[in-house]
Amino acid sequence: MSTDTKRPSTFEISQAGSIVPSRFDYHVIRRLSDMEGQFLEQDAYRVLLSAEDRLVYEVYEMQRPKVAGELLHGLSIVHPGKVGNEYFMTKGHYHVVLDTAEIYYCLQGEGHMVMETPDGDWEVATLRRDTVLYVPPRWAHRSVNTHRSEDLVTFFAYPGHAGHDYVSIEKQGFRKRVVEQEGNPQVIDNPRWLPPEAR
Ligand code: S6P
Ligand code: ZN
Repeated sequence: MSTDTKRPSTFEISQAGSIVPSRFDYHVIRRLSDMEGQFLEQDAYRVLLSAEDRLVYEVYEMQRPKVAGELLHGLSIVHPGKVGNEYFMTKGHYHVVLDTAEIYYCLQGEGHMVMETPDGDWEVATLRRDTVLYVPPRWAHRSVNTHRSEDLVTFFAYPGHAGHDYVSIEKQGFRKRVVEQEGNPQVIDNPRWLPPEAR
């Protein structure tokens, strides 16, 4: 059954067991093999990948026209895990149309949203169940799951014409990374990050 995008629509989010929306149009799956070069400890990445191509995160999205005035929305689920000391995370991106914001509502789990602007400003927000996070225009964003065993589940909504720019982040990563130190999440400087003038 195709969705009539001119009509209002609903879906339910089951809180029992693993969270899956009752309806969705796209299901994006990102495994370790899709994350080449993203984690700091490349040797640990290769060892982990050779053992199993684990699921790192998934996105369920509703189909909406990709135009201004629309809101693209769905669920993002980052699974628990680490590559070396670095927690499982999304690739992270800027919106192609930089002046577009995004809103996240955390439904389950614990984590961080690592954010930065093209001018080098940065911020790391803590996410836990019922946290609402507003990501303003111009801020790149990456979700990190810091829980040992639970999924980090967020509902997101962003403008239909925003688009995704992964390339800028892929080159040097975010300014900050989230790693486990003595059993706790720590935000550290990314040794691979380059200031805008050095790129
Ligand atoms: C889209 C929104 C989320 C992410 C999702 C996966 O603007 O921020 O739906 O797409 O969390 O992250 P990424 O960085 O792979 O798109
Ligand atoms: Zn986004």
